[in-house]
Amino acid sequence: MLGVTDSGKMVGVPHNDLKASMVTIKRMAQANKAEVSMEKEWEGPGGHGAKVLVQTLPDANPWRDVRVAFIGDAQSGKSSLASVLSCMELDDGRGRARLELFRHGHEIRSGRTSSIGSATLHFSESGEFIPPKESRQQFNAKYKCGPARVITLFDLAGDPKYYKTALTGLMGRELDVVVLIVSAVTGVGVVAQELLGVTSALGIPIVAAITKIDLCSEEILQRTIGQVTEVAQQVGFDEIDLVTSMPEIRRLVEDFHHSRQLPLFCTSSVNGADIPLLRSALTSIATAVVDEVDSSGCLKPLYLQVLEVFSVADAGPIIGGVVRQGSPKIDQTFSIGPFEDGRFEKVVVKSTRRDGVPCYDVRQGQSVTLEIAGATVSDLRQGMVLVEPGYESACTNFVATVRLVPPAKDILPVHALQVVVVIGAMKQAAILRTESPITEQGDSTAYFTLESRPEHIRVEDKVVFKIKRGCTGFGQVLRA
Ligand SMILES: Nc1nc2c(ncn2[C@@H]2O[C@H](COP(=O)(O)OP(=O)(O)OP(=O)(O)O)[C@@H](O)[C@H]2O)c(=O)[nH]1
Ligand SMILES: [Mg+2]
Repeated sequence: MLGVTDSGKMVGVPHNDLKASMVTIKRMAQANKAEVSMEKEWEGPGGHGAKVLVQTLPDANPWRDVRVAFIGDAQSGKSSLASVLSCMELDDGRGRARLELFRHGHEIRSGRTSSIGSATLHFSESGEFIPPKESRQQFNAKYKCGPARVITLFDLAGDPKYYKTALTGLMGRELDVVVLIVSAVTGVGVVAQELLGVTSALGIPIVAAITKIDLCSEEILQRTIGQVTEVAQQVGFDEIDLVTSMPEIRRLVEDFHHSRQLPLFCTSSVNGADIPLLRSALTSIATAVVDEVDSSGCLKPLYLQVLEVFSVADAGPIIGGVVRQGSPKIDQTFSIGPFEDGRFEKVVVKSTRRDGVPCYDVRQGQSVTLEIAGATVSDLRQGMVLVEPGYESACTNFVATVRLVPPAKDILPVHALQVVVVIGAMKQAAILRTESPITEQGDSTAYFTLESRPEHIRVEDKVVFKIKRGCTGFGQVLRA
């Protein structure tokens, strides 16, 4: 309590003294890895007083997060499966389970994902699964610095109308695994094929799951397995590897990164068939890819691309993203941008959270939210970056090597194509110029001009561009 006498009288002190005391408390807290928040401010005969909460913050735990995305055609069962895997409750076949993942009213009304939904699976340091229904309070008390391992399942849209949003979901999240979801009844459509082509071009490991097997005969299931085999071959797999029992998972995980076979599960979100098997496989794959954070990466200058921006009462803007490099700490100053005119603004980190739990610092590879001061929520947007001062850059023109991803076919050379370009979480219209045909082989050079505003683009950034329906290209930045 500030402004209270030794005998407990709430007298208050002049406003400037209160401010100076707060500065001292913050400095002491910072030196002791603690967070300070003003709980209550009041006025007394002698001026102002305050109740201040000082909390010790846990160190960031050393594990990096694992991120898995679900791709597939519209209504193939992605949201339902992501929900059933994380919430442990089965679907009713009429869209009950997916409600857990929807973020907008119109998604609930239409039953279609239009944004990027997410669900999380939590594990303790020893790999123990933490039940989803445990209350936040019990959870925080038990696991003081939050769960040690977090697997986030991103549920992407399958409707062609939201294809570009699905692309940003694939691009901006440093994914460890992508799961191709196929409805046993309707098989593989164009969106699934295109997103699979992009995933493969991005070099992200792939797993496939046929779902809704409760709705089809053995004959139809075999036909769908045949279709999955064909599209798997289109992106370079030799064949599929049907996984049907727990002992097979160990072998699957050992071979995962070198295997030329696409692991395939046959599941149902309604009768629960092979749901524990798929959950176990994702957990085992995740545990295998979850290394300790590379500490040399934490020492590098901060690079975080903003995936979401929001505000909460009595706090500055909150930005969410994956720490690509570095380790932001409370009270450090960084630059955020670019704004419409290419400018960056200096901002100060006020608090750092990982999976909603406050931490003293957060590290490379972790999904985080940061409260910042020095910018307004309405000026911030997805695709901006938070970087160390001195590393600000913005451009509207860049050069990249480009190729088409399957199932698109070679296209003729054209002088100027209107495309939508996606780099990480940034997405905007651009003009693409090329002198030679864009093919699947990937040796064309393309010159991109962004149409709306400058962006922070780095050499070697991966680029995905949509040319028209059924035709998507992939590239890598050569010059920016
Ligand atoms: N019978 C049965 N129905 C299922 C199963 N999985 C999902 N469904 C139903 O299929 C419908 C579509 O499921 P969603 O999970 O919304 O499909 P989606 O792939 O997320 O669709 P988009 O968001 O449009 O891409 C819903 O009515 C679900 O209840 C399943 O395994 N069996
Ligand atoms: Mg959905």
